[in-house]
Amino acid sequence: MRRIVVVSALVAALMALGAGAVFAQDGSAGTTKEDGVSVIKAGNQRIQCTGVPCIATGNDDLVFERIGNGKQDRIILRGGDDQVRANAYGNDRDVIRGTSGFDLIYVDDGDTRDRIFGGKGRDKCFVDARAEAVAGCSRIIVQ
Ligand SMILES: [Ca+2]
Ligand SMILES: [Ca+2]
Ligand SMILES: [Ca+2]
Repeated sequence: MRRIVVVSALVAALMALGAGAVFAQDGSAGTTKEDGVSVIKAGNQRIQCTGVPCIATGNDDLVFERIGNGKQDRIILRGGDDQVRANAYGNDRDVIRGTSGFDLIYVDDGDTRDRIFGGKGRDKCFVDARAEAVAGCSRIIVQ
């Protein structure tokens, strides 16, 4: 009789663990679903870069360079009208590659080491020096 009680307690514990696992799965599935929704949602998808390269989506992205000074970012755009903010942190060499679309690219972070390759499309580039706008900028604004 006592053994049965122990076994049922074990079963209850296992079920509790199982329920926890299911709950965790639900959590990750929810995240994926949210991601799917935000990918479908057009316009102003916010991307905080955490790695190199940092690749945007084909939507209208708002892309931020990695957090911290001295981090060389490589940001690759994939179409859409994007905005790249690589001007929050300096002492770095951020390389931005655009494609089609009307992009706003900011590398006016106080250093003159960044490089913009705007690609096709009409890009507006905010730089510390004209040398930072290597190609593809239809308008260059030296800050
Ligand atoms: Ca950077
Ligand atoms: Ca920067
Ligand atoms: Ca710069």
